[in-house]
Amino acid sequence: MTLRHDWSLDEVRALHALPLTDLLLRAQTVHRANHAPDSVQLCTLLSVKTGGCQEDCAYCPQSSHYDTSVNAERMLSVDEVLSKARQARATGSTRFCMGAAWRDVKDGPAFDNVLDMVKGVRELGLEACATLGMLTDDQAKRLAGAGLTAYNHNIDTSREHYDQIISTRTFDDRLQTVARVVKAGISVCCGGIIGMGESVRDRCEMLRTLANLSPHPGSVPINALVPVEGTPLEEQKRVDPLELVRMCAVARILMPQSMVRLSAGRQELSREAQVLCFMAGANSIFYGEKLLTTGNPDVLEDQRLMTDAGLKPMAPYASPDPTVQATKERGPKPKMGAVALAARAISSDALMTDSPNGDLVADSPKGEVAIGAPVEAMATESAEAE
Ligand code: SAM
Ligand code: DTB
Ligand code: SF4
Repeated sequence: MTLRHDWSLDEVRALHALPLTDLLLRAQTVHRANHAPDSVQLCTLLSVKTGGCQEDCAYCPQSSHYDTSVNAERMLSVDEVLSKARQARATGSTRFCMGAAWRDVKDGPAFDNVLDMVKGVRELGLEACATLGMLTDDQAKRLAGAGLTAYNHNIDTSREHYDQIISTRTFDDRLQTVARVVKAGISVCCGGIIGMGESVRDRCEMLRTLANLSPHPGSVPINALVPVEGTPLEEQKRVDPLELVRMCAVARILMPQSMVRLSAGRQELSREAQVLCFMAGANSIFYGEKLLTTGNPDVLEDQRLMTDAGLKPMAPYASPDPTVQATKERGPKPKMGAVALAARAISSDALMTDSPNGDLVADSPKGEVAIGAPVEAMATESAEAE
């Protein structure tokens, strides 16, 4: 299949305007030609440096420009982060994404710590992702050297709507960091948010910008605004779930091989709406009770959804993005035992059943441990020289 990077706005708008059933059929057809239709990548987020950010992104509870319940906190230690990464792996997550509320990265001890976090996450056999704000070429190179799989840097909305949402940086600043990430050989994770007062034209224009990047971003997060008290967007109405379904479908058609990530806003979505998003081509979610500062469905709820919908957690490095594949080959190798632990945690033919104490347990023909196994059961880490 040829990947296109020359979509016009009219073409994107025409797709977006299709009757939903037609749009879903087209998106499913593209999805099945490029991905295992029953696999979903599970990614866990952790805010390693929360709050106090200099930027004024109107949606963000971590901006120091707004009075929200999120306060500036100290940076987490490498050990604290790796302990969370181990827990994420034990519940079946295969990508661990570390976020910092920074405008841009400053060289020094905090960045050095992030590099150690990235190395440690890779040594656990997980894909490592970071989102730290704007980067220089040298910082992107150092992150690649530490083994970073992907870097998240969203364009958030259309170029035209951008200055209504953020005044402290430009749309082109954002694209420049994305280009630096590509140059460093790190997979790009780039998407946006709907529900910020933008028009359908803005949404289509945002998707057009993403689809005309070359290469396409390896992953495309589609967020629904979580309106947070104290931010300028606190009064925004929640988006209609079907609008999210449309966004996932159009993203899937425009960027056939990218992972489309159903991101913020999932807590407000019914199971049925989420399944429609998966039918539309979304094949990745954030997994774990918290996004960065706001809530996300709890793990048991997500495990039930996956089981009831017959969906399987995806193995690490299963994405068709060649850059993701390449990062498997470079950077720190998983410590002994780490890959086996990750593989056991995502054992795909394991069935989840309710145990008498309410925990989900594995009932697997191969006797493997499945997602949802208690952390303790997974923690046979003696093989790992950690
Ligand atoms: N400071 C870095 C940056 O801006 O790239 C990293 C963290 S930032 C919180 C990552 C992304 O989270 C933003 O680009 C935005 O798309 C998303 N986000 C933040 N607050 C959100 C909210 N209230 N609702 C939905 N998405 C949000
Ligand atoms: C993305 O596009 N969404 C995630 C991740 N990339 C970093 C973040 C969502 C944050 C939602 C608001 C919060 O929890 O603070
Ligand atoms: Fe800062 Fe990122 Fe939040 Fe913007 S989205 S205020 S850059 S943490």
